[in-house]
Amino acid sequence: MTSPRVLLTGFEPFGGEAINPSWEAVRALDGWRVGDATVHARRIACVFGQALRELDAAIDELQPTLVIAVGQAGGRAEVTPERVAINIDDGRICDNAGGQPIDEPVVAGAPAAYFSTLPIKAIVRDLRAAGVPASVSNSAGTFVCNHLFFGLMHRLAMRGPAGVRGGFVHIPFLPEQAARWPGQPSMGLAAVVDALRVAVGTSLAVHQDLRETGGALH
Ligand code: PCA
Repeated sequence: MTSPRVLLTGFEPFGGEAINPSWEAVRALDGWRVGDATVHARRIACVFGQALRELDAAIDELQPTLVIAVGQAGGRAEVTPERVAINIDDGRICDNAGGQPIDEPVVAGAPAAYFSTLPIKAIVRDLRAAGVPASVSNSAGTFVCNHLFFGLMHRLAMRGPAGVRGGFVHIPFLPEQAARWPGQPSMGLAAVVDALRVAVGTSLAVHQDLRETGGALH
């Protein structure tokens, strides 16, 4: 039997940035063995539509048992597992191909939303215990990250295989990015890579999430 595969995706740079911390972090984990599983990293275009085709191809190729998509959330100070993907594309900026859909469904006729099937509360608990600032996020936005997250969850719900879990984690700017945006928070690459190790390990180990608040008042 071949060892189970974990797919980690990161994005190419967008919005005028020279790097995307999500790709820098996931590529550092390509080939990492955790228990009997092996991590495979793939870079995804920051382009509506194309991102989903690339994700589909990676899932077809690797047949992973766990998929964690990662993206940059400039301005956030913490590692934030996302709770919910919504079926809407609403680009505040253009994607890397100049596309800017406004109020279009990610997948026409699909449900309004999907919840992450990662143990997001347990991931936040384990990240905090490891010394990494983390919180549940209740919105992945309406740009390409939410688009990819929704497409991932729709595909897993529709085509399985049953038992494959997936979700999305947003991460802050790297310090070298934040240095161009005075006042913006950041997190060093080593901490982000450690955080993704925790996210993968906890996702593989925990199948029933904690009942612990990760809510927000607004
Ligand atoms: N962050 C963007 C898209 C790609 C990325 O890394 C987002 O949050 O939608």
